[in-house]
Amino acid sequence: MKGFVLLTAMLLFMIVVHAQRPADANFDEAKVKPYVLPDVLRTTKHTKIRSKADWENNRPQMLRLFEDHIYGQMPRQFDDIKFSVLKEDKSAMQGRATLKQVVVEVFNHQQSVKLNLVLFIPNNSKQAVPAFLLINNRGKENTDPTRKVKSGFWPAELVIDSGYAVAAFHVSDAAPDNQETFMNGVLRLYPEQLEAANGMRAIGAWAWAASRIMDYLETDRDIDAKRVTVVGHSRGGKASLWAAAQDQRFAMCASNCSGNTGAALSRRNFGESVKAINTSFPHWFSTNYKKYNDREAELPVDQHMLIALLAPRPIYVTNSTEDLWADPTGTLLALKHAAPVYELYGIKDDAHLGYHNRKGIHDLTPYDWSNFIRLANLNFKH
Ligand code: GTR
Repeated sequence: MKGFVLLTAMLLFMIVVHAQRPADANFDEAKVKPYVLPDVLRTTKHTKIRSKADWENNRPQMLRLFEDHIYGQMPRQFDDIKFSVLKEDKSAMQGRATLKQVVVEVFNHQQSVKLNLVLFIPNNSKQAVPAFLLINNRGKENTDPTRKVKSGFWPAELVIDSGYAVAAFHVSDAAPDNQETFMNGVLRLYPEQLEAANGMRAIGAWAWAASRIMDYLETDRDIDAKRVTVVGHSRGGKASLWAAAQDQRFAMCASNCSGNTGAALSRRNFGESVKAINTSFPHWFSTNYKKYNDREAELPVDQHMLIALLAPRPIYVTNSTEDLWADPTGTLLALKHAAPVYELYGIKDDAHLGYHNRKGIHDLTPYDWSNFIRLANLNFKH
C-alpha cells in the first residue's frame, strides 16, 4: 500500500514537472534561432548613449519599460511602517552571533502586511557590518532561527564566520506563491494594481518586500546598510534582480539560477520561454507580459538591460550544469551584453560581474554563497 502511494505520488510529481516543460522546449544549441538584442547603449528614443550621464538620464525610462511590460509597477507610497524586534539573543551560534527576529509591518489603505525577518549579526565586530539578505522561496526551515536545521540553501554560519550579517524573509509573507492566493499580501495594500495591465504581481511584491526590509536595515545600527547584498535563487533570483534594479540602496545582487525573466536572455530560444513561464506561473508577472508569449522579439527590452540597470554595482550570477531549463549560455551572454554599461563607469574587471556554472543541479549551495562572499570581499574591502 505504502509503495503504491509513493509510486502514485512520484507519477503525479513527474506529470506536474512535465506539464511545466512543454514538449517544444529547445535544449539543442544547434537549434537556437538567430536573434537581435536591443542595444543596451540606445535610449528609449533610439539615440546613442555615449557616457555615464547619457545612461543615467535615460535610466528611469529604461526601468519604466521593465515595469510596464514585464514586472509591473513598483508602488513607493504607503501610510506607515513599523519595526518590532520580537526577540534578541546575543548568544546565538554558540556566542558568535546575535539573533534578531524583527517584524516589519507596512500600512496602507487601512490594511497592513507583516514581513518576518530573521537576522544574525556577527558578535566580533565593533563596527556596523555589511549584510546578505535572502529572498527565501523555499521552505521556512531553510532559515531556521534556532539553527536546529542547518541548510546549505542559507548557510548562516558560513556567512557569519566571513564577517557578514545574514538575513532572510519568506516570499509567502509578501505574496503567496500561488495563482489563486498571491494577492493576499502586499497587494492588499495596493488593490488598484490588480486592475492594471501593468500592475504588480507576485515577483514584484517579493522585490517590494526586500525594499521594506532594507527600510528596517537602515535603522539598525549594527548593519552597514550601504553594503547590503540582495540574494535570491531561481524565482527568488528573478526577484533579487528586480529588487536591485528598482532599489539602488542594494549595493550588490546575487541572482542564482534565475533563468527566464531572471538573468537569462529571453530572445534565445533555449530552455524556458516567456510563454512557458506565463502559462505555468500567471501570477508572477504583469498582464502585459502575456502579450510576449511566442513574441519575445517584440519585447522593448531583454534581460541584459535589467542587469545593466544595476551598474555600477557588483552582481553575481550563477547557473548549474544540469539546469539547462535556466539557459546557462543565455545567462552568461546577458552578463556579457550588460558589460558596455559597466564600461561607461570605467569598470572592465570581473570584480563587478561575477559568474559561475556550478557542476550539479538547480539549487543554491554553500559553494554559490562562498562565491557571493568572495565578490563582496573584493568590493566592500572587508
Ligand atoms: C521553475 C520555473 C523557473 C524557476 C524555477 C524555480 O519551474 O520554470 O522559472 O523559477 O521553477 O523557482 O525553482
